Amino acid sequence: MRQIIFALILIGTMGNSKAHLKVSDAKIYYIPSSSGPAAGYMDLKNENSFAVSIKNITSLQFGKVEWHRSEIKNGMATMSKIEKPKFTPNQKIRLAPGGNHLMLFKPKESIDRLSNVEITFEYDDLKKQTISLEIENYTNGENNHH
Ligand SMILES: [Cu+2]
Repeated sequence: MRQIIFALILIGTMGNSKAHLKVSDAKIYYIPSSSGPAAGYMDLKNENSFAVSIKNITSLQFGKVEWHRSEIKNGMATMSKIEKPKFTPNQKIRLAPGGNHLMLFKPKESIDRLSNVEITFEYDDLKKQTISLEIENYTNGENNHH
């Protein structure tokens, strides 16, 4: 039985290494001791030969996570929620201030003492991928233009 469980864990891990999206430079900006939203940034690449779309994003540390896109429309900065971000084969999307970003609402506890936050992407085919974001706090508001 133990071997079977071990084998299942191995398969699970292998499944993970063939994760749908390749992630790099994942980080979160937040204001210490704030209960306001934090912003998440990263580079994502779909290295598959098939399209991938994210159905749902969750985090154990936040009540709600959304994918947003900031744009300037008629001279006004606007932000809209993207319901199902989609990646065509080999497409790269960079989440960075001023463009696509994740918005993490309602921190469930103070994240001041943590060094990482984990979020989980759930894809259209129900596969999941957990991503660790390194926490970078900002106090001067310099990076506030997500
Ligand atoms: Cu936003």
